[in-house]
Amino acid sequence: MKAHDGIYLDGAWRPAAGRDVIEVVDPVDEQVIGRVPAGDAADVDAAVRAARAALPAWAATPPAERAARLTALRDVLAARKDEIAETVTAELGSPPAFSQAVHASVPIAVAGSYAELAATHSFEEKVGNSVVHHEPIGVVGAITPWNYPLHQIVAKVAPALAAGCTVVLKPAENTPLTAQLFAEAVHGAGVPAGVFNLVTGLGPVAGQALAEHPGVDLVSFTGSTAVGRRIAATAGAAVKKVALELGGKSANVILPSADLARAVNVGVANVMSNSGQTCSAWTRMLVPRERYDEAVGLAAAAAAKYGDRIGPVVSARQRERVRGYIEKGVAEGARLVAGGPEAPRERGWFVSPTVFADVTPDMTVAQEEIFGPVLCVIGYEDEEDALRIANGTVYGLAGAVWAADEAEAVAFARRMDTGQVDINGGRFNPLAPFGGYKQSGVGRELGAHGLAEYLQTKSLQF
Ligand code: TXE
Repeated sequence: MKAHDGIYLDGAWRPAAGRDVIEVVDPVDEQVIGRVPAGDAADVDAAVRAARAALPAWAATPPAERAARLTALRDVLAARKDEIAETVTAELGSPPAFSQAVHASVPIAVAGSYAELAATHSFEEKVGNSVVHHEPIGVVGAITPWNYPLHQIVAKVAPALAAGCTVVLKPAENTPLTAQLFAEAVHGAGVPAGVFNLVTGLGPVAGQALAEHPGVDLVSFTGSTAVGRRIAATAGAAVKKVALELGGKSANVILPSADLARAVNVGVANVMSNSGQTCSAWTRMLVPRERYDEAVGLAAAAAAKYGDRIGPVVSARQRERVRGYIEKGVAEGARLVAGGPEAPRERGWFVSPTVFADVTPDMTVAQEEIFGPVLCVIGYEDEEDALRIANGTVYGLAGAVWAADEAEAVAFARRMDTGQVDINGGRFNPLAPFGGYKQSGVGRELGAHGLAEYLQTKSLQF
């Protein structure tokens, strides 16, 4: 795979100060496919300086011109769609069709949505005798994970650029090649030097340096709750804004009136998608007690059909983490009805599509984010019980409700402590705000709400 041996700084690829190198490994065959620099604190400092120097001119650039650059970015990404899909498949291990349909297509749609929003958003509004200006917050430090490598980047960088902010991106160490391709696209779109900078590197080194840098006005982070908490504490001490998109343990609530087979099948597909490495995945399936056995049978059959069709998880470490959770589920008394902890292949970081029955809401597998292809089926007595279980974790990122009548599902969704709910399956909407209640995060991504994260307001009184 093509890899740059430098960092993208102030409009060009330049040698990194950090001497270490990150090896990028294909999760399917465990072969090294590329090497990128492990940037250090000096690289982060240089990138933040470049972003700060570029800020006044970019912030003063008319929104229509910023929109034109974002349209160009969308077009470059669209023209390189196949390459994006191939790169994500190479470093994440996702099946090629999924990489095309999701990993490449979704970020192109999101970049397009911000091209439009940059052109149409009201950056000034009249409120009584005042005019309120919505101004860029400044230099953004974006720290992204590997699970949707390009989407996570575009969901932060596109609204930041639309708002008039400048950016330093520290992508996940597992998937830096997609980030390099993105930097090429930004360059190709004619975004001025310094407005976007890329420092590949390790989380505790480059990531931490970026989160702690006094020249960064907003840290936007997506990843584990542990790191998010730390970033929030650092930012809090510096009275700095953060946007955090953390874990989830979403409930898929199948109400008694729902079409059970459809709800179970779509629910299993949702969890197995991307090998379970989706923060919003509906990892807890809540079914009425009187139809529990039927639901478990359907879920086991659906999971078995996935067999070899899902990709591996991203790394050996991630596979061990997921297998550890599966073993813990068994130890705590949950019943395996599909999959299990054994590696299904000799090579590659694969985990079998796994379904647990007889899960109680307090078990570890029902409380903690597993981030692998593991579904827990939980029975409930009545709607109040279902609601208590659905709301009974520290997370609140997403969820789903199924019912014969949409209004019934909506009434239940209104009582869920979560940031997004799919009604009878739902469909991805790049304009709908996405983000967490409770410990799933702070702030929203996507659409106008995502843009607002990167703006601060000033009132002029007349
Ligand atoms: O996350 P990390 P990991 C969850 C999921 C997964 C677990 C661990 O449950 O099993 O987190 O994944 C950077 N200062 N999610 O270990 O470490 C790191 O380099 C600053 C949920 O991969 O949080 C990477 O760029 N940055 C999730 C990013 O943080 C640091 C997506 C995420 O890595 C840092 C991914 C530090 N001290 C994992 N340490 C979601 N919400 O979608 C690491 N990083």
